[in-house]
Amino acid sequence: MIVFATLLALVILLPPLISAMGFAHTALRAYVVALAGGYGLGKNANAAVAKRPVAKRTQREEPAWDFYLRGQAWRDILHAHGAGLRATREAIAKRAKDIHAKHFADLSGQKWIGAFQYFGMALGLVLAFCALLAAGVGAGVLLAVLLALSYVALYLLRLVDAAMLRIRGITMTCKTCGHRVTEVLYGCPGCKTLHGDVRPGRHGMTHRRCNCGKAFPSMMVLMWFVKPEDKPTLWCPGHRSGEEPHELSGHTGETGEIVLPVFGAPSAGKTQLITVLIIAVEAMVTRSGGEFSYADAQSRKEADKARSTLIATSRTEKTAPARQSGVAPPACSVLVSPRRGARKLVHVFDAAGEIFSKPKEIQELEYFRNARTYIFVIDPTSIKPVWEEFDAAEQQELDSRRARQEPHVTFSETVTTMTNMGVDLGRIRLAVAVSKADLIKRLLTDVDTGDSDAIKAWLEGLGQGNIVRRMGSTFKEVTFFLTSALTDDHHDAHPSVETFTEQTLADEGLRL
Ligand SMILES: Nc1nc2c(ncn2[C@@H]2O[C@H](COP(=O)(O)OP(=O)(O)OP(=O)(O)O)[C@@H](O)[C@H]2O)c(=O)[nH]1
Ligand SMILES: [Mg+2]
Ligand SMILES: [Zn+2]
Ligand SMILES: [Zn+2]
Repeated sequence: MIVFATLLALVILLPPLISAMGFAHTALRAYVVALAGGYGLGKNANAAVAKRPVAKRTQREEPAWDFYLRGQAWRDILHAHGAGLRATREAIAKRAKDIHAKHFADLSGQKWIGAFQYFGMALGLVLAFCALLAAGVGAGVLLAVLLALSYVALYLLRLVDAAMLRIRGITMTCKTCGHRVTEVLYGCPGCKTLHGDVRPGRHGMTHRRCNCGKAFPSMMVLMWFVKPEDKPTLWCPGHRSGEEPHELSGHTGETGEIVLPVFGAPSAGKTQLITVLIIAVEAMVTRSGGEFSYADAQSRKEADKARSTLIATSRTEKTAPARQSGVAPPACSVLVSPRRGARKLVHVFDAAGEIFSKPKEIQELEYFRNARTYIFVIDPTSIKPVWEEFDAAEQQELDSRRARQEPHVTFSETVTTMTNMGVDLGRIRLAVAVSKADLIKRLLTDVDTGDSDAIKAWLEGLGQGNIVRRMGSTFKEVTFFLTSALTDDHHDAHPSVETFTEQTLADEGLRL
């Protein structure tokens, strides 16, 4: 009896089961072929077209192709599975139509066979659905794991990048506005389009692909290894609206930096000292077998100009107070690779002396925040007892080239403003350059001009005790120098400036 019932059930169930498996196969096949096509495989490849990036950076979008897992993967999945579903739906409709035509519409058709076949089709769909579900869950899990891994990798990469910069003590200062740049803009090495937030993320892990097709590294660390022509240019985002963006000096982000703000009264001798300082750096590095170069074309141009003016007229031009991109002109930036020790990018920031008596303008000098050493220039002929040592004829000759303001004016304003801005001057070194030493030789006969303490005592004897004391109590360390910012017949820097330069940079860890 049981045997008979089983046999009967088999006879009844077998045909729909066979038909079900056949249909499941047809449906799955339709789905998979369409899916492959949706991913761009097979005869009917019609992969989704990747979303083209915007041509120019906006608040929300970057001109870069999406990183596959984070953008295109989802579009591809929707596109391909959509195609699969459509293909399956067509297969179902076709099969239903066939069954209807053969067994129901046709008068000679056997309706009960048709019913069996409909039943088989439904069963087949259930089978196909189960198979797809299993595959789908598998694929979903795989994708989720990949995505999770990519997130882990992404944060690890960001961490490594930041850690490497920190370990090597690398900071990035904009030579134009003096800001410490943390969110650099990258200029594509192919088409120069600017990119923002380049860190590993939505647009790629280690590299990003620009709208134009060119790929470049998204990490500072990798920048050290790419060829110059594949290197993106770096830009500061801090420019005012309507103004040209600020390009960062070459090798920014690859080497340690030294930021040297120079301050002092109008005509104190800042610009001339800087001009000779650059000459001294170049001469000393090359002499000892190291390498010197300008970090950008603008620095070279300005330094060359100042140098030829100095050689031709034995003076430098007055620094213009206001410029387009801020109250001070861009820094003179040079790259110094000493024979021993790490290469450094040195930014020397000059500004017109008038600025240093106006707190509002001093506040704009962002570079003071990023420096570990300040250079303060004192014109000795602005100190009354010194000035009175000159006779009337000498005074007349010197008058147009000397600082009128006594040193304490710019010193107090600058120090007070910095303190108010929250700059901790207690961790900053001060190099005091008493300029124009060549003009006051006869007053220095009793002074050891190479000794900081002797110069300090000499200044105190000239009624400068107050400011000298304030220097000592404000800054971490104060060193005094007497400088003659002159060049000799070979256009070499005066030894006093070489000494000043050598010591000031050595304190910053750069041995020339
Ligand atoms: N003899 C001599 N003259 C100097 C020296 N340093 C500067 N001068 C002269 O002093 C005058 C002012 O020098 P600058 O370097 O232009 O002064 P500054 O501090 O840059 O002045 P501002 O740009 O107005 O803030 C110029 O005529 C220079 O030639 C020096 O060491 N010796
Ligand atoms: Mg100047
Ligand atoms: Zn800037
Ligand atoms: Zn590009």
